[in-house]
Amino acid sequence: MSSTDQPSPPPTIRREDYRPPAFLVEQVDLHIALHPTATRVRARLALRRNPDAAGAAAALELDGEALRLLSAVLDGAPLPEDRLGHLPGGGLRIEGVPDAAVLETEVEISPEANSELSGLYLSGGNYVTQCEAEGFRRITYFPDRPDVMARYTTTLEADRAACPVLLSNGNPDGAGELPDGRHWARWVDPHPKPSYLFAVVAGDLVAVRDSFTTRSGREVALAIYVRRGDEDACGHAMDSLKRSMRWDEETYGLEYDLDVFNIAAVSDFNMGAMENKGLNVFNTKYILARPETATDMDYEGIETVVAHEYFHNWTGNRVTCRDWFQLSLKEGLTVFRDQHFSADQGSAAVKRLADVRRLRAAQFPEDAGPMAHPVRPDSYVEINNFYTATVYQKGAEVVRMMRALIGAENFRRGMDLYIARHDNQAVTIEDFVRAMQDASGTDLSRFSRWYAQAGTPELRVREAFADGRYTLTLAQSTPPTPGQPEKLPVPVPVAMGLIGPEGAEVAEPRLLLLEEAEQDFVFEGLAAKPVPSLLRGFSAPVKLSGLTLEQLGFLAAHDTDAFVRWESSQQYATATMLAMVEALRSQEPKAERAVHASGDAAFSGRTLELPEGLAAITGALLGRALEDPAFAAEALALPSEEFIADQMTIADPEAIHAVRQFLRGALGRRFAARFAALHETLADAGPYRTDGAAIGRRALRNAALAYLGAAGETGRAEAQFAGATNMTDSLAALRVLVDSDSPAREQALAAFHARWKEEPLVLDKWFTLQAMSPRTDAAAAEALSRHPDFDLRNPNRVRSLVGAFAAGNPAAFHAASGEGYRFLADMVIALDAVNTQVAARMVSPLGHWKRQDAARGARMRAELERIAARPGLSKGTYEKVSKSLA
Ligand code: 0A1
Ligand code: ZN
Repeated sequence: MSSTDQPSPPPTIRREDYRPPAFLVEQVDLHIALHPTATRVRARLALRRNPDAAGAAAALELDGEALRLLSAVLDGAPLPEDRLGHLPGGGLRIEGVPDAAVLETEVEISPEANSELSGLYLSGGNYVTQCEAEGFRRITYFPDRPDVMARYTTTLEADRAACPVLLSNGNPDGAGELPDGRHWARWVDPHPKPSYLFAVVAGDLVAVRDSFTTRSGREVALAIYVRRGDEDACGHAMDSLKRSMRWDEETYGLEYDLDVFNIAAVSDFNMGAMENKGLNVFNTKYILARPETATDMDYEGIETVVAHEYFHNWTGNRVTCRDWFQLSLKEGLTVFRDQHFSADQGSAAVKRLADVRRLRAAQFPEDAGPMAHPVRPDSYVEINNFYTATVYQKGAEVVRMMRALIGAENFRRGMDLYIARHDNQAVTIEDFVRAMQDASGTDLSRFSRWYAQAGTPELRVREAFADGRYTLTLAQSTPPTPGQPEKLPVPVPVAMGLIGPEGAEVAEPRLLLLEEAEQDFVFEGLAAKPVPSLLRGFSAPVKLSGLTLEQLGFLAAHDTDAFVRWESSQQYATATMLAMVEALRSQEPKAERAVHASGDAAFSGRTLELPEGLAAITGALLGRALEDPAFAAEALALPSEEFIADQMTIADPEAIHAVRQFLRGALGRRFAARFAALHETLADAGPYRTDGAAIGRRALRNAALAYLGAAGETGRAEAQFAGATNMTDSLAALRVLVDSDSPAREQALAAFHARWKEEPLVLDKWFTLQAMSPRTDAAAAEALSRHPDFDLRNPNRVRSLVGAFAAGNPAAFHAASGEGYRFLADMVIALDAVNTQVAARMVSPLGHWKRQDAARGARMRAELERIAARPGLSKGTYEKVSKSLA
């Protein structure tokens, strides 16, 4: 406390302050006696002074948090209290430690009291750990930083009846009985690892088993541990795991390196999953799937996340991060790898659209908001706030661009070199770029700006055509972001082609490299002015502008590149919707506007009309829809309200909502017969399948159902809901009903709840559907937060209601009354006392107040200030709130 009695703000950690640790840990032997409220952890650390660290006499620093120290013994002698310096945050500092020493500590912790879900906690009565990023310090005293890599043995001890299963990292190394109904099991992990990859899972779980033989002949025993009764829901996850293992061998020559690979699925988890060495821990959402309970999107999510965690075994575990500023070294690269894997499993084009849609929905807004940061951040207050779309998704885009620049073969050589050089090391993003540079002979120093600069680059196109000579001028600029007012040009790979007036390619497709602020690219010998098809496959994460509506319409119909066809139809719809929003705003005096969710053409006496150009594009898409149903479903979806808002300097959530609802209804009416025909044609006759083709057919069929619903035709949805035999169709139908004023709405919601009340993952969907419905206002969302099935301690449930409402129901969240903001702030405050990581994540939507009008902006700020004023706020929530207010 300072003299004014204000608590001092939590410290900022800076990348430039990195110093190697004074001591390394060669060996860790843990003995953990599990107990719900009094778990005992004995740790024996074999320490060695780090030859690479400055200061030959520096003290040993151990992190620690929420630990009760019972004893500390150095080289056999108990350490008296006066030799233990206490660090802020709960750590210990020990002076005068010899260059080689053994430290033994014993601590007591309470898993039951751990609602933070970091460290050792209980989920459904089972013990589980989460150590990334800084959870290991909540288990024992340790230099809890990723550049300390050690070999671990773990002995677990627990009541046999309560905990028949005892799992940790590495290979099993013995088990046995103990007095009083207790038993033990020992695990040895031969690979050195950072503490964030440590894991324990113990409890009454059952294993689904399989095996995998690596290409060099190692037999790996695979197991997925789940709650009894969920054994039948692991098939897709297991299949995804085996395909991932094979793919990494075939694509990168990377084999698995232990005798066992275990996965455990738990219901209470802060994130999607965790790549602990040999013992991945998953949110059940990314393991369990049955046709009746999981949607096609869930199936796809499982495949992706299982692959992602498995791929971390090499990119993250064998080669890890020196410090947390390097997080994208493992995350960007591993997302790139899982995207590539999923693309190889089915339609690469459709997978790319989905990835780009997600990037734009989550990362572009982040890059334009108060939390904007480079892929390799320069500073943080709470590292958990930097598990972001920028570090993950934009990080993956940067790796993808690097591969495009140096070529697939050089990239593979670069990966080999990276792993050969750095196996069992904790390294930096620079080390990765250097490996790619050395393997390819390409200078990547300028390219590294992509890691250092925040903000989404904006590309502008100009054209000139005369005497068969076409000049394409590309200009780039990156807007200022917090702490980075000036930006340098970045190398932008632009995959492109030229389309002639008849719709044919009239030049060899090329990869242009825009390196300067502005460059001309000249094409000779053309018979007529072509239309440029740019950023094919979304070759760079940038915003492109400068094409006319006419050109976009042309590309949507004729481009040979599926991505650009989709993109052009989306850009066309975006431009159209923005014009309609402007028209609506200029028609009406703001104060009197009352827009209702029905999306009817008339509100406040105003009318909207369906633009014929958009109708024509939709008609053309429908005409070819059955050629590629998955693609058609993506292309038929109008850009989201959030995406439209992001294109405006000052958004108008009500007008955007009105326009989008109107268009959905108007298109639904215009093409009612074709949507109805599609819905009938695509009805699945055969057995339920989850291959890309089947998923695509259901996606298109349900897109048709949604358009019909928007047009007021809910009869089909009622019938589909009543007869659905899989969750994809059931949920699609329920969504139509929930968004409608059909009398069947309440009954359907009640029936769904009654049927699935024992299935937490399905109940999450029930909350989410309502949270995202335009018919749910803040008061209704608040009422749902008082539902007996709502639970602030379960992150999935919090995300399913609070996260879905704030991020997926813009009209209600931004209600002019400010009630949406108040609801979110209330939830953040309540959550911060339970789970600070989840609380801090929920703050983001309030940060985008600069995009809202003055009245809304003031209300958003007021809520941020209300949160900031709470005594005892966590440092994570403090960081998000204070940066959002800046
Ligand atoms: N490394 C994991 C993500 C993860 C990060 C933090 C966690 O707890 C706070 C949990 C998981 C991944 O990329 O999958
Ligand atoms: Zn990851």
